[in-house]
Amino acid sequence: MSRRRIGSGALVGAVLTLPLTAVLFGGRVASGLPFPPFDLFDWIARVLPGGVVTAGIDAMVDSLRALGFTAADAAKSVERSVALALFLLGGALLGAGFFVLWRRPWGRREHLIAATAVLVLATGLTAVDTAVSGAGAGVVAGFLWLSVSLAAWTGLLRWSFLRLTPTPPAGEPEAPTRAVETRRETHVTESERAPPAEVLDRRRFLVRLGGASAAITVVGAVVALRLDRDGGGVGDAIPWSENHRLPNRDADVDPVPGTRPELTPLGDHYQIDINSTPPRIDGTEWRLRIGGLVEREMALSLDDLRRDFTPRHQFVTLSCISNRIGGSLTGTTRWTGVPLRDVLRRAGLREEATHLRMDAADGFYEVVAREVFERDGRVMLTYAWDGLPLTAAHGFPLRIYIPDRYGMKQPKWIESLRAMDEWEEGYWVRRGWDREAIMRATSVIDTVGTDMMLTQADSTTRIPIGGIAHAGARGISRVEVQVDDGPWEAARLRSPLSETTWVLWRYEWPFQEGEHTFRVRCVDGEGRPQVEERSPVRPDGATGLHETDVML
Ligand SMILES: Nc1nc2c(c(=O)[nH]1)N[C@H]1C(S)=C(S)[C@@H](COP(=O)(O)O)O[C@H]1N2
Ligand SMILES: [Mo]
Repeated sequence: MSRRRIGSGALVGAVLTLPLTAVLFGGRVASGLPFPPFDLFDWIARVLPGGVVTAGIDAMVDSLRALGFTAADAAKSVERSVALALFLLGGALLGAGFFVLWRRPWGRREHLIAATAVLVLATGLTAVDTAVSGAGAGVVAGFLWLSVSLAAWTGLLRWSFLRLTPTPPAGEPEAPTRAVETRRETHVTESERAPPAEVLDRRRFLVRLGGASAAITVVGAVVALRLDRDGGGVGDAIPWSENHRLPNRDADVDPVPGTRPELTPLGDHYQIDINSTPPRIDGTEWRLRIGGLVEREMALSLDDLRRDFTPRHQFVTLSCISNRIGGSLTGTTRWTGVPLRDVLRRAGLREEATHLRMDAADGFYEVVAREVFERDGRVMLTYAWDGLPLTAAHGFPLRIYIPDRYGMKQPKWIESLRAMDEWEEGYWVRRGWDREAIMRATSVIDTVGTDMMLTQADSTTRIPIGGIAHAGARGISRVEVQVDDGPWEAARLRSPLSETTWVLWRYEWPFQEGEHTFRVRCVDGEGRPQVEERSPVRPDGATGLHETDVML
C-alpha cells in the first residue's frame, strides 16, 4: 500500500515537473527569470569541493569520448541534460515524499504552504547566488515568479493526491472536492468492467494528467526554443576572416588535408565555464567598473573602450587546463581589444598596487600581477573575436587575454577590476588548480593521410602526416615524429598566424605496410622539450605524448 503511494507520488511529481520546467524555461528565455534546473545545478557545482567537481567533469569527458563525441561539442549539452534530469528526479522525490506525508494523520495543507515557501526560498537564493539568472529580471520579479510557479506545482500535486486517494485520511479537514464526485459518476458507468472502477479511474486520471502535462510541456518548449533561437549566436554578421586573408597565407609549408583548420570557426570554438547557460548582459547598460588602489575610480562603457583606446588585434590559441593530450578543448581565433595597461593608465594605478582582481558576472574571478600587464601590451581587455562582438557564450561584452596562461586565468563576462596590494587565489586556484597555470608545450597528430600516397622522384612512396603543436606564447622551434620504435624524425613547420598561436606541422613518412604507431613531440621556442612523462590535467595541465595507431 505504502509502496504504491510512493510510486504514484513519484510518478505524479515527475509528470508535473515536466510542464513546470517548460514554463520556467519560457520565463527564462522571455525575460531572464530564474530557471531553477540550471541555477540549482550551477550552485551545486560552485559549492562542491574542487576535487569532486573535477572528478565529475572527468567522468563526463570520459563517457563522451566513449560514446564518440568530442568534449568540445557536447560538454554543455550534457551538463544541461544532467541538470534537467536531476531536477526531474527532485520532482519525483518530492512527490513521493508528499504522498507519504499527506497520509499521516498530521499531514496537512499547512505543510504544503511551508514546503512551497522553502522551495521558493531555496531555488530563489541559489539563483541570486549564482547571479546568472538574476541578471535579466530583478530579484523581486524572480521571487514572485518562483512563488507562483512552485505554488502551482505543489497545489497540483496536492490536488492529484486527493484525487487519487479513495478515502480522505483521518484528520483530513477538507471536504471531498468536485473531482471526487465526478469519479463517482464514472464509477457507475464503468462498473461492469473487470478491473475495479477505482483502479480504472486512477489509471484514467494518471493518463489524463500525463496527457495534459505533455501538451503543456511541448507547447512551452516549442515557444521557448523559438524565442531562444537567436540568443547568443553570431547570427548573420560576417566574421573578419571571411573577407580577409590570413597573415601567413604565403607560408611555404601547406597543411596536410585532414589537419584541423588553422583558424577555428567561431561556432566550433570550445566553451568551458561554470554556467549551464551564459550570463545575459545588456551591452548598453553594462559598465566596466575600475576601483581599489587607483587615483580615479571609473565606469567605462563598451563604446568608451572601443572609441577612446587604440584597438589591438592578436591571433591567439586558447586552451583549457582540463584539455587532455590530443583533446579538443583548444581553439584559435583573432582577438580584438585594448591593452589592459592603457585602460589602467587612465584610472592611474597607485604606487602600492601590485595585483589586479577581475570579477565576472557569473561569480568567477581571477587575479593578475601588475608586472604581467605592465610588461606585456598583449594582455588585453577583449571585446571582439574574429571581428565580431563576443558571443554570449564566449564572454560578451568583455573578457581578458593573458598570453601563455591557460583559460582558467582569463575571465569572460568581466564586470569590474580592482587594484590591490596583495595576491589572492582565483576561482579555480581556490579549488586546487595551479596558481600560475602556464600553458604546457603540447603536440598532436591530427591526420595520417592514408589516402594521399605520394610517389617521389626517387620512387619511394610517402604518406603525409600532419597536426599542431603549441606552447603558449613561447612558440615552437621543433616538431618530431616517431613511427613504431624508429628514430625521431623532424617535421616541417608552417609559419603560424602569430607567435601566440599553434603551429601546423607536416611530415612525409616513407610508407610501409602493416599496423603502425605514430608518435609526436615538440620543443618550445625557448629550447625546452615537451614533457614526455604522463601526468593528468590536474593540477597544472596534462603532459605526455600523443600517439595514434593506424592499419595500412
Ligand atoms: N567568467 C568566467 N570566465 C571564464 C570561465 C568561467 O567559468 N567563468 N572559465 C575559464 C576557463 S576554465 C576557460 S578554459 C576559458 C574558456 O573560454 P571559452 O569558453 O571562450 O573557450 O574561459 C575562462 N573564463
Ligand atoms: Mo578551462
